Amino acid sequence: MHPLLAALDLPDPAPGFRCGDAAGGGGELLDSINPASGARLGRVRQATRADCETVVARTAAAFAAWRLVPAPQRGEVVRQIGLELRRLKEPLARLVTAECGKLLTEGRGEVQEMIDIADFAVGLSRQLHGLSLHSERPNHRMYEQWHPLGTVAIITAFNFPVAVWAWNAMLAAVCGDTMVWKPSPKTPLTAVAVQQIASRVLAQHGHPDVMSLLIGTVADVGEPLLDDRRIPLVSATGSCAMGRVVGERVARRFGRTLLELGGNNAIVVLDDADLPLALRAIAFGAAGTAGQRCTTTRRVYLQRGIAAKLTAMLLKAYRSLKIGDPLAEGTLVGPLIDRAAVAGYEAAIAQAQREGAKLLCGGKVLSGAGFESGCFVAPTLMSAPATLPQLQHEVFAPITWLVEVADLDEAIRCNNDVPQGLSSAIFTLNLRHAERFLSAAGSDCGIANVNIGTSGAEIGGAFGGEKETGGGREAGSDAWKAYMRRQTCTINWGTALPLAQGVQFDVGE
Ligand code: UN1
Repeated sequence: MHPLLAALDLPDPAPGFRCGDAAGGGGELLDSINPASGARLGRVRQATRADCETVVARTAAAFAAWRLVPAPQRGEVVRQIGLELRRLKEPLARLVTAECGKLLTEGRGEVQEMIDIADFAVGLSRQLHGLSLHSERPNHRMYEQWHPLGTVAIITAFNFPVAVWAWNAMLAAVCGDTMVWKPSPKTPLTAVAVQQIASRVLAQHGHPDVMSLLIGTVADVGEPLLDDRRIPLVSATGSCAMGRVVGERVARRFGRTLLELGGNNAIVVLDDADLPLALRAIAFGAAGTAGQRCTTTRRVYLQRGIAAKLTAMLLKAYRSLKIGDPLAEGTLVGPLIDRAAVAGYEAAIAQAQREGAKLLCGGKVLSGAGFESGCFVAPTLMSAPATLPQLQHEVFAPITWLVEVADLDEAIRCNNDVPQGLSSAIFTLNLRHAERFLSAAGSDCGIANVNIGTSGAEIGGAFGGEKETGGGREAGSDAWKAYMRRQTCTINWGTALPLAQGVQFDVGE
């Protein structure tokens, strides 16, 4: 066992943890590669199509009992999972960092995000409330209640290999659903570790099959999950292209989807902004996590009066960004996930230059000592006209377009002029400007911030975006409703049977 997994001190396999994971799949071996070093961290045995069927059947069967466990008791199981995550936070954070390349502070943040959503779900387990409504008919009562939905498929991406699973899993669990998780094939060990932690707790409480893991290919695991009528909800995080396939395919069988897809997020900086604040937000939003968040700042709209000054400040800050080992103290930019991502970075810069963008800094793949994996790139700033076609695309790399605009109206138009609609932010000290950005005629995104950047949202708010971002909402607020089915109930406690809308239908007795 790899020392990073050994540090978690998990039984191998944990009780209740079977099949489709490192311990028992019948498919091909999958390597887990550390993007910072290029070294193999470990291998997992993937699930076959037959494994997928076994796991889905078992997870779907577990729903029959789990849906009847009182929600606060389900919350207690989630609370115990949260306690285990607290206990194992540090080794888990190190594994996250080793496998997906984010900084250790962000690896810790990722585990913290799981703990936070577990806490949130525990509270929610006593609040899955419906509405009481007034009936138009005498002696009638109407109300809405929320029931567990069934088995949920959770498809996650490499960049938040466990937090996004937790957003879904902790809510789905208190809502009374069972779930099958298909993680990114780029981060299988983290998924195995987290599944083992959850499985152990679930087994101790007599519900081992509430959460299952399936690591496997699109053909053996992904597509069967999309087509499976035992799965009423598919929650998927990833690219817009992936989400389009998921959305269309699940809709064909009238299944529901919860989509959290690409972002192409902008920060607007007006002439009246606090520039040092804006600088820090742009640097973290654009270069942080090596540009691999769905909330990464990709476009910056600078009002003319401050454009030259803020550009100079950004260039200076970018020179001081330490790129390197994400485990090392002081590093601010780690590697991209793999060489394919590096090729995407190079292609996007070349294409933008052909279209008329100007390289201001970065634009290089790093080589030499410490960069042998070939996955390190320099965070890049490019100046571009608002009409540059490349601005329409999300490239999962630290490339940021700086665009000059005349005023707030133009900035809002530009902010909204992309297919995606996840996150957005404005830097201004003018209340009127801020409120216009947040108004119905302002930003069209699911997230709109003032004087903070586009990334790093808290779990308490609903998270997601509009347009090609997919429209789904996860995590806080009332996102839990996606994991339940609504039932409208009307109760007649009188002796007559009045019909709604005054309709008469009298039959002889
Ligand atoms: C993602 O990149 O898929 O707001 C999620 C943020 C994080 C979540 C990002 N809390 O940046």
